[in-house]
Amino acid sequence: VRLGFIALLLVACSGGAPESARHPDADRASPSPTPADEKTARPTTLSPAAETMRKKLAALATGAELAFGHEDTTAYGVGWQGDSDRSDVKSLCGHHAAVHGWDLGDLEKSPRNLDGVPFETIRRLIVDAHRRGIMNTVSVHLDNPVSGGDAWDTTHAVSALVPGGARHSEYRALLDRIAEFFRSLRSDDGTLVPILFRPFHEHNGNWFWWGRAHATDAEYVALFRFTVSYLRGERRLDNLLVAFSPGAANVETEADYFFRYPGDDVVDVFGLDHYYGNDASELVHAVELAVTAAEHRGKIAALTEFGVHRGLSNPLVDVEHWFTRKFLEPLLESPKARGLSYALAWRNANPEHFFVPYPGHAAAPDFQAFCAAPEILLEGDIAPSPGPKD
Ligand code: BMA
Repeated sequence: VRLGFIALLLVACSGGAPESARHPDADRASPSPTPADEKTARPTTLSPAAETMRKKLAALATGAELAFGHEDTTAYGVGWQGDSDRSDVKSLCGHHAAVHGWDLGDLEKSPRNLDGVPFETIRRLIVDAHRRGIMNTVSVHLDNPVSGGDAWDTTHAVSALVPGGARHSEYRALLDRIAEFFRSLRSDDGTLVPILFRPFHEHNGNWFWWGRAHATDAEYVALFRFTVSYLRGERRLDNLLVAFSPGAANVETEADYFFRYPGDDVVDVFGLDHYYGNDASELVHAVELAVTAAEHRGKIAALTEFGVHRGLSNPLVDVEHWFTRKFLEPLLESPKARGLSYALAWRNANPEHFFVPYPGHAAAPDFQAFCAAPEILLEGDIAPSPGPKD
């Protein structure tokens, strides 16, 4: 199955992707260097590397294969930090995850992100992962620019940041820092490393300052659209794919999925974030909606974050069988849900906060069985590696 997937991928990347998966902007001319406009996020031609990444994701969405992702995976795990070529996924399954997630929170004020990872390390690990054929995705738990509090400080802010808002120029300056980071991600040939950027996630919940209760529909859409058009347009970052990622707990209908949807021209990946216990039915239902919507609009569905509610230390959850019985099997039982491209588990911070087992943990054998499932793709399954894996 894995070899079959690579064959499919080669076809997709050589231009054989189904019409429905084509990027709507792929055939258009390069944008002109005029200022970004919040009303018309200008179409941007993706760089060849970003287009290849989009095709890889689109190919993953066409079969039952699911690329496995993990946040901060090579930066640290439970009981270690900063080791060379290490991840808890590799320690258990022999290979790193196929998608690596990172977060740029605190970039504007610190050399380390909000979880203590130096941005220099993130940069190095992203470039290294790309060299190995791994895909990288980046979220931002952005501090509240109005109050100076963290992402969970819900002081009213969105209306001040959008074009015309009182703090708009400060927000542009903040985006310039983010743009500078993205521009520093260079592959060996000097081109920009493609990134799946995932701004303002879980906006249909109330926990972040960009959440449901803290902005109007129009304000959130304006913030998202301005952010993408500024980075892709004015800052010329043609290496960015963009994911929209509502929380699945608030997605019961298609209309719920499209709550504050910013528009086809600024979204490539239809994501979902979801954490749950022993019952996967809510997950499967929301995934079916996202996959269906993605198919209709020529987008790619992904589980942009998932895991056991409160992590694998949750005593109320059957964690010893969770990855196989509570996650993979329910998804595979749904023909629709098989249209997911990747699923990314959250970070392994410490024994109280981790989402992938580590060696010696009671859930490790189940996770190894999960990795060994023919549908689950790790590093090396999604693209030929340049050299030996170890
Ligand atoms: C959350 C938790 C926090 C972390 C944040 C950003 O879900 O893991 O500890 O700071 O994500 O990574």
